[in-house]
Amino acid sequence: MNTPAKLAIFVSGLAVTFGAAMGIGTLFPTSAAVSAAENPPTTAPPGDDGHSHPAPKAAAEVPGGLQISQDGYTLTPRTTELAPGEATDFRFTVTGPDGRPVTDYQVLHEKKMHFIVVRRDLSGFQHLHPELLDGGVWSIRLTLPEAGAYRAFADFAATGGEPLTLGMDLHAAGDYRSKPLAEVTRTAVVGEYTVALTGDLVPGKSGKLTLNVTRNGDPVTDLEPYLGAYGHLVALRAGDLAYLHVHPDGEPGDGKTAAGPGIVFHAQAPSPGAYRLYLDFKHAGTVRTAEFTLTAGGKADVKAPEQTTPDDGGEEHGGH
Ligand SMILES: [Cu+2]
Repeated sequence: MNTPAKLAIFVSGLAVTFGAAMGIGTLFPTSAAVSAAENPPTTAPPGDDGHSHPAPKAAAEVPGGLQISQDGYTLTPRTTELAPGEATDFRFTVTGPDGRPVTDYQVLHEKKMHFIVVRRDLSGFQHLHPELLDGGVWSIRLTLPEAGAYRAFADFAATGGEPLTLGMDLHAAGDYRSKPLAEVTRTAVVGEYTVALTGDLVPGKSGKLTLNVTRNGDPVTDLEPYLGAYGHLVALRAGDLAYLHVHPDGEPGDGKTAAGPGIVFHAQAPSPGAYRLYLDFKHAGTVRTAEFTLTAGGKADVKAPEQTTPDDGGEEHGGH
C-alpha cells in the first residue's frame, strides 16, 4: 500500500477516534469527521495527553468491509429488503468524493466489482460480479436464500482511487435461526473434490495458507484460472465479518505457479479469534466453493491438528 493510502486510512481512523472521544460520533459525524480529516495533526498524537489516542499503526490496520462509507466513497443500495428465496434485480451505486455515483473503475482480478454476500452467521456465501449500467448503477441478480440478516461487500477500486471494501447490511424477512459456526475445519468436500488446508492465520502477521485440491483422491494438477489466479480466497472474521486482505501467491502463466494441486495464499488476520474462509476454484469448467473455519492465535494453536508433514490434509483425514 502506498503512502497516500496509509495516510488516508490513518486520517479516517483519527476521525473515528475523535468523534468517539467526543461522544458525538453518531450525532454529527460529518462535520466532526471532516474537520478532523482536513486538519490532521502535524505531529503524531501524544499518548499521555489524557485522551489516550491509539497508536497510528493500529488505526491504519482497521480491516475492510466494516463500513458503508470510507475515504469519501459510500455504498448506496436501492433497497436493503429482499424477499427470501426470490431472485431480485438488486441495484446499488458507489458515491464518490464528489457526491456523484462513480462510473469509472479499475479492473482488479479481472473484474471492476467483486460483490460478496453472506448471511451474518457466515452461511450462504456468494461471490458475484454485478454489471455496470449507465450512470454508475450496478445491477446483479441476487437471491437471499433464507430469512436473516446478510452482509454484502463491494470490493473495488475507482479509477484514480485505492482498492476499497465497503460493507452494507441486507435483510430477508422471516423466521430466522442462526447456524453455529463450524469448529476448526481444515478439510472441505465439494462434490467429487476434497480441499485440504494447511498453514495458519497469525494475528497481525501475514500467514501462508496452502489449499490442496484432490478429485476422487487424485491430486488436481490442471486447475483453471479464475479471476487471474488458480483460486480466489475470501476470509471473514466471525463476530463482525471484517473482510481480510488475501493475496494469491503467483498467477497462471508466470512460469512458476503450478495449476494445482496446491493453491497458495497469504492472508493476514487482524486479531486472534475465529475466521471463515471461502475458496473459489475452477476445474472442468465449473467454479466451486470450499469452506473452512480457522482460529488465529491463542487457543487455535492448541487446538490445531497435528501437522507433522506438509502433505497431511486435515485432522481426521491423515492420508489421501
Ligand atoms: Cu469477484
